[in-house]
Amino acid sequence: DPSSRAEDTAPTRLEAVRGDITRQSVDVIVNAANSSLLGGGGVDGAIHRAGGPEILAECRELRAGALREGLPTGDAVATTAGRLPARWVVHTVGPVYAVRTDRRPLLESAYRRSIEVSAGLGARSIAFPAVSAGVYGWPPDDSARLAVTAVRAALAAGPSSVELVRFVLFSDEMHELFAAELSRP
Ligand code: AR6
Repeated sequence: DPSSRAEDTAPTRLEAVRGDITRQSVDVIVNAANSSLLGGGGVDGAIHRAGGPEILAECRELRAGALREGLPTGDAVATTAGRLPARWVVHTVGPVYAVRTDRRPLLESAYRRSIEVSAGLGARSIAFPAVSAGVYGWPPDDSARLAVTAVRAALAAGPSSVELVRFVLFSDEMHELFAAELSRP
């Protein structure tokens, strides 16, 4: 039917807001996790604190089953969102920034795989933090450019359930960088 076809091909809206990702009412919150999936600081710590023990319990189950070696850098996996307003948490692992090796493909992959996993769940809205831009040391300006480019490329791969991608940035500086990147054609 023509109306559902139009819906399938509607362009995904991209936006940047300053705020706390745990407070976002979206289908998917992306977690900047580490390969262990067993918690940490930054966004990861905030998500587990706000979401409660259910998320960690599901992460442990994944580690006992399909992800015995941990989640590889650049990949993504979904769990429940526990008490968060979101429906799912999609955990991804960005690379640690390195001066001497180009790890950009791994960071692009973290964004792409997060979108693929979210679309696989039928998610309509996704909130991303600036993956790798905290403890993992990615330079802020490159973080913004790469995130926006990678998300646009992943969405251009074909129609999906995803209608909204919201970057949620913790500082004014990061918010300005992401907003500037999104305002480029
Ligand atoms: N909402 C939105 N953004 C946040 C929040 C929040 N509640 N808290 C921090 N940020 P990081 P990474 C910003 O360090 O660099 C963990 O220990 C933060 O200011 O959370 O990928 C994991 O377990 C920064 O801009 O993630 C891993 O071991 C961005 O989110 C490791 O850190 C990402 O910072 C992953 O490091």
